[in-house]
Amino acid sequence: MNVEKYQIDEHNSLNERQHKKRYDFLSEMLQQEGIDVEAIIKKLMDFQIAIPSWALGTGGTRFGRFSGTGEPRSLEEKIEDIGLLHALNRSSGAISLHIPWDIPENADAIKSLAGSYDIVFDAVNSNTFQDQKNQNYSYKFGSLSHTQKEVRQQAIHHNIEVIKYGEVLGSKALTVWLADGSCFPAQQNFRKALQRTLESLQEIYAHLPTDWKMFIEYKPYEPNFYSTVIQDWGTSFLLANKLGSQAFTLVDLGHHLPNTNIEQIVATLMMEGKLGGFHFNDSKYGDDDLTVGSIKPYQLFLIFNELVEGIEDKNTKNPVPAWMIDASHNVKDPLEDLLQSVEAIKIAYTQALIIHREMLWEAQRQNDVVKAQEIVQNAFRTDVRPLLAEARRRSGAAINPLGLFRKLEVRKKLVEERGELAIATGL
Ligand code: AFD
Ligand code: MN
Ligand code: MN
Repeated sequence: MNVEKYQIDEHNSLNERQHKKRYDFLSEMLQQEGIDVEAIIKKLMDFQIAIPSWALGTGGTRFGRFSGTGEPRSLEEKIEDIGLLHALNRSSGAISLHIPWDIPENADAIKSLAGSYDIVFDAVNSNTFQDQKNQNYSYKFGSLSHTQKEVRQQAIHHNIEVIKYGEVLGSKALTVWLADGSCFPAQQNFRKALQRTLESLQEIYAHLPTDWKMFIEYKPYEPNFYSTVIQDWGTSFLLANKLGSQAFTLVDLGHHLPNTNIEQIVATLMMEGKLGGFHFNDSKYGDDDLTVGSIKPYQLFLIFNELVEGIEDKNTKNPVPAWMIDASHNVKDPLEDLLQSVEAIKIAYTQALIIHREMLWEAQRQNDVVKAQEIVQNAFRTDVRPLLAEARRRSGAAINPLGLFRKLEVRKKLVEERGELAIATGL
């Protein structure tokens, strides 16, 4: 199904009056504080967050999967789902593919289908954390770090193949996340495993098209519980530095030990121009992959504070990072969940944009701790949602995407089309 323009127009005209009141109130207040509201609206209209192809079905615990209904059964239907999100919020104009879960059999057709929804292809993800049917060697004891050369070669070859799939679709980045590691002390020689990983990555890097980036994602534990070869940002950064200027670190919010200061990691990587991409999600304990902003919205905002600071500082050489969501779980409708995640990301971004930078720098220079905190928290406590709604209205999206999703009974229609038992490919 599609969300039609007339349905959005109808919804917007119903909500217009109330929206305008809220928007006028907020924009007047912000303008009085010297904030360029128009510039923020423009930034919001341009801001696009990639949706992972693996998040359109339910799933997310090791113990079981309670499938939703009317899930997309093919890559085509996944693109159709993202088309729905993008029509509703005009901020989800990209898809991040996981290979081999979502191999584009007919790349031209897939590309033009995505194009018809105004969707582009973001980073492609390789998968050497699971064995596939007809695979010669097992990844049970690792992939790019494996002790056996044949296994490493197979994993390297897979990554090169993923680049090829991405090239046809117009992707410009490869994300590598390795489950490689060990479950017991002495199982693995740390130094040698890291060395082998570097050498494998170098082979993949040699096949990277010149206008591509390689993102190296780190994670401290799970599925291995004693050690992970690329355990933290430092290891990822080390590898990215050794590989070269096209390699970057990817930060997944759930891939840190409890209480890690992620915003400081972001700042450090940006100082070095090595922050390549982001996987947004939220968590209470580990890699919980919950809806963005559902548990720690203040942390998300502080991260965006560093991101905006880094992007706006002309001395920082960091390219604008690739924004991607990496979340999925069992208890919500995946499309509603993604609408919530996109909204949370944009709220945090906007709150960071309304921070009075000059004033903050001045307070920091003066070591006025209280004032610095006031400035930042004042932004965090501002309800910026009318700015998001205005950006959506101007881009032809819905003032209230989730409200319209429910009113149009989108999931019910998808079930009618695809059936109750339609289950998405992926995890
Ligand atoms: C992992 C990583 C990662 C990977 C995904 C697969 O976060 O980005 O591609 O899960 O579902 O935990
Ligand atoms: Mn991730
Ligand atoms: Mn993860």
